[in-house]
Amino acid sequence: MQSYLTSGFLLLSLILQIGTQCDAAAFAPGDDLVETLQGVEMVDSDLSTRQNMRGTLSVIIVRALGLNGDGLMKTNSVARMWYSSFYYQTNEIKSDNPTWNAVYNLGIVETHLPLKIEVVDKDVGKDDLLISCAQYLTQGVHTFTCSGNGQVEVNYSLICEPGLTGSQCEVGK
Ligand SMILES: [Ca+2]
Ligand SMILES: [Ca+2]
Repeated sequence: MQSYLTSGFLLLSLILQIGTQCDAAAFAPGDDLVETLQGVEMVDSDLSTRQNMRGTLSVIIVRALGLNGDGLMKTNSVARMWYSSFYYQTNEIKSDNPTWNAVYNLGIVETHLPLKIEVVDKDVGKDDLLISCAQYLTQGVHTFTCSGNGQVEVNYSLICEPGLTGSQCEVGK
């Protein structure tokens, strides 16, 4: 909330600054300012819609298949996920076909953000990035697969907050 207020304030400051920089002689009285202020109101209503898009999110990083991070040696497999300010990493499994079944309960989140997934092979020095993808969420229980060097299977559950529905919990009942 604080950041929205701050960015709204900065935007308004910017508009006022631009306004004062306009050549007074060429400035049609009132017109531009009214249009600009209507623009600010539209931005504000977009933000409040997003704040209402909320649900409870759980993510399971299930497994990966066919990884090849170390040639003939087995991959030191680790999966990572990011959502909003959340970040989690699985334990390391020495396998080209690791099963993690790592469950992450994020609690109530805003629903309009992408879930980012990566699978890496841990190495001494620089790790090998094997798979990287991002997926937008929809209400319900879903499984998706990301491909790269091998495949990773991810399962998630998104339950809209009471009174919200729609694919991203964007509609009031
Ligand atoms: Ca490697
Ligand atoms: Ca390795």
